[in-house]
Amino acid sequence: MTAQLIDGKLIAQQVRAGVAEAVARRVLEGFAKPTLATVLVGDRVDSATYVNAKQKACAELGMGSVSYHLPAEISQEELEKLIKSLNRSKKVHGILVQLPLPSHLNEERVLQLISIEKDVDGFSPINIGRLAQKGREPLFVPCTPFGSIYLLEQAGVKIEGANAVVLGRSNIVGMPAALLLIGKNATVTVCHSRTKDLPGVVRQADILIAAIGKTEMVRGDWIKPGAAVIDVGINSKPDASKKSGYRLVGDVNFDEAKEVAGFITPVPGGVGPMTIAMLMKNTLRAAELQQK
Ligand code: NAP
Ligand code: L37
Repeated sequence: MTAQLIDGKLIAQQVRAGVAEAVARRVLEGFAKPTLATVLVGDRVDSATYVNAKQKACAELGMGSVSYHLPAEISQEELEKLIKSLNRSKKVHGILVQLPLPSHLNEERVLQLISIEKDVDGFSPINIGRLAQKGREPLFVPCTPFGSIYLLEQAGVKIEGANAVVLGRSNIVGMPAALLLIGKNATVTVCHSRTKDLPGVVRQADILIAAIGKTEMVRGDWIKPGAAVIDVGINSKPDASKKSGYRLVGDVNFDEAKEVAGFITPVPGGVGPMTIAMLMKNTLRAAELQQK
């Protein structure tokens, strides 16, 4: 292995410790616990796992949480009613609607409804608009891209002037990651399912952020020697040696890429824990903003 491993679990733990300390200070000062409301619709096992992890993190950091688990068949109107009541609630500082929603629901209308001061996922159109504009700051940076950039910075990777390639253009990861990198003065190429010669484009990358959801698609010989590789993908791969019958792998073939890259994040233990840590940071920020 030549690459330096970026330990997302450890860095997430450090971020969480900082948040826990700030939360304890606030509580001593007499403020209410920063409180996150999570909204989960339907029975996707992965979504339920992530929402549970987010709830657990709140408890561990001394923050409050309230959880809403709604049936998959819920109507748009009912869901909107819940969001509106959470917007009004003085006890809730952050609102997180776990995506994807069942297909009969209008995701855009739901996200647009979340009060901007409580939008800890940073997915509201106003927030993304600010992220995209020069000289403006979003209220909240979307958690997964925020965590990805934080890992690069902690590892000491220079973003300014770097050629960055982002694989994927989703609202949750690829697009906001690209906007953040542009804001930090990288030269950014965004790839998607219609990109021609993906390996050739990736070979130009000093920084690679992979978020396509394709098991180990990025091969070692696509990586520029010394590049920093942030693997956002979470895919399950059959593995007979595991009790569950599978294991989690990223969008990058780790064993190959680690021999070429300068820095690399593992899956699990890379970006995943950072997503949760940054959500905790955003929830604390929401409570601070609402106090003013
Ligand atoms: P998504 O909404 O499915 O978007 C996938 C993106 O990848 C799309 O832009 C798609 O292109 C592009 N793509 C798909 N196949 C491709 C191919 N063969 N070549 C080039 N581009 C391709 O996914 P997402 O929500 O962004 O998530 C991506 C991955 O990150 C998933 O594995 C997900 O589980 C993981 N994830 C991890 C975290 C974390 O905290 N670690 C958080 C969120 C997501 P088109 O736009 O052309 O369709
Ligand atoms: N903020 N995040 C936000 N909003 C959403 O709507 N879908 C979604 C979202 N995605 C999300 O929460 N993803 C996510 C993915 C992985 C982890 C956490 C969140 C995570 O903790 N991954 C661990 C492994 C977990 C496991 O073993 O299942 C990891 O180490 O990667």
